[in-house]
Amino acid sequence: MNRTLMNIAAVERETGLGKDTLRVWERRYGFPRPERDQYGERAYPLDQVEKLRLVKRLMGQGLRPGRLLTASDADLAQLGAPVAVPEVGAAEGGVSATLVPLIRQHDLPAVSNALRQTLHRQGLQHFVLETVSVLNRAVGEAWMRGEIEVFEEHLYTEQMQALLRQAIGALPQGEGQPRVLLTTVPEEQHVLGLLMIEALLTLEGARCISLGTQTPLADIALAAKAQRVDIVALSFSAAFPSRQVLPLLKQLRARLEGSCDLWAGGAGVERLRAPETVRLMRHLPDALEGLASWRREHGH
Ligand code: B12
Repeated sequence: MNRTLMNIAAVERETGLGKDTLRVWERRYGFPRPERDQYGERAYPLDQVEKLRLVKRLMGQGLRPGRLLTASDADLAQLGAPVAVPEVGAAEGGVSATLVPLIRQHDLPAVSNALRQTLHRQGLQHFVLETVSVLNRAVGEAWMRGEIEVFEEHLYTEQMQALLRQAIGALPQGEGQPRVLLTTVPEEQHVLGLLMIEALLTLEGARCISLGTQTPLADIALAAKAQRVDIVALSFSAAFPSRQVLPLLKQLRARLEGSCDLWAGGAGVERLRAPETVRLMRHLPDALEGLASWRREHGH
């Protein structure tokens, strides 16, 4: 029986796993087990390609390839089974119940209108504190369930980013103290945490300077000096390798002036213990507390 086989280039395209990765796994874990075609080239049966796609998706959820590739098919199917995640906000019938379907329909004007209407109905602070987090989770879990693709996550982020930027831009510029530099370290692409913090702090009259995402440590220190900032605030998502966070913060701390505070927040700092010289903040309101204590300490 002539079985459909895929060559390694096609498998790379299909799964998003690099050729080198496929060869290393074959050697290290004994999977995949490609056959050879008449030229001696690797040829992958479709059932193995399906398994590789599943492994790739589960790696995206933070599972390690070693564990996945040595798991039995039954265990892997169990891991890959759609997670019964309750529809976030569905009970409330809130915007999140409608958002994901709109994103999947790629109805961007409707997505933008739904977000804009909710923002104006709730006001910026409430929208950021109560709604954006819920929407982020709804989009993240729809991705995890395989209901939306990575590009659709980008679509959502671009809509939310444009909306928050516009709302922040419309805010009255406050007294300008403290001056807060916002960014992420290289390899951390998630920008929404920064925008949520910028909105909250600007509403309270702080002067925020955002460098966007992925700024090398040396440049963060240079920018902090050039902009005479009082605080550097970083965001780490759950996707960022947590074992890298504290060493990076330590390096940055050493490069910053003693008078400049260093804050780090996001799900990526959740399980970390704060070194004395860095303030770790898991939740958005922590930034407002941080602001109040900074002002107390600096007589503002
Ligand atoms: C949009 C999005 C993306 C977009 C980002 C686009 C952009 N330019 O921002 C794209 C598509 C690029 C993306 C990529 C990836 N993503 Co993503 N992403 C998301 C999503 C849906 C939304 C928002 C987000 O940015 N959250 C991150 C921040 C805002 O949320 P948070 O860390 O919980 O922080 C909260 C508070 O701590 C506070 N906060 C945040 N920062 C700070 C800082 C301070 C100082 C303070 C006080 C507070 C604070 O604000 C938030 C309020 O809720 C989340 C889902 C979710 N639940 O958040 C997934 C999510 C974070 N991504 C995830 C993953 C796995 C990835 C990828 C590895 C997927 C892949 N294999 O490609 C890559 C990694 C890219 C990288 N190197 O950074 C996972 C992480 C899970 C895990 N344990 O690893 C999540 C949780 C989705 C999921 N449910 O699985 N992603």
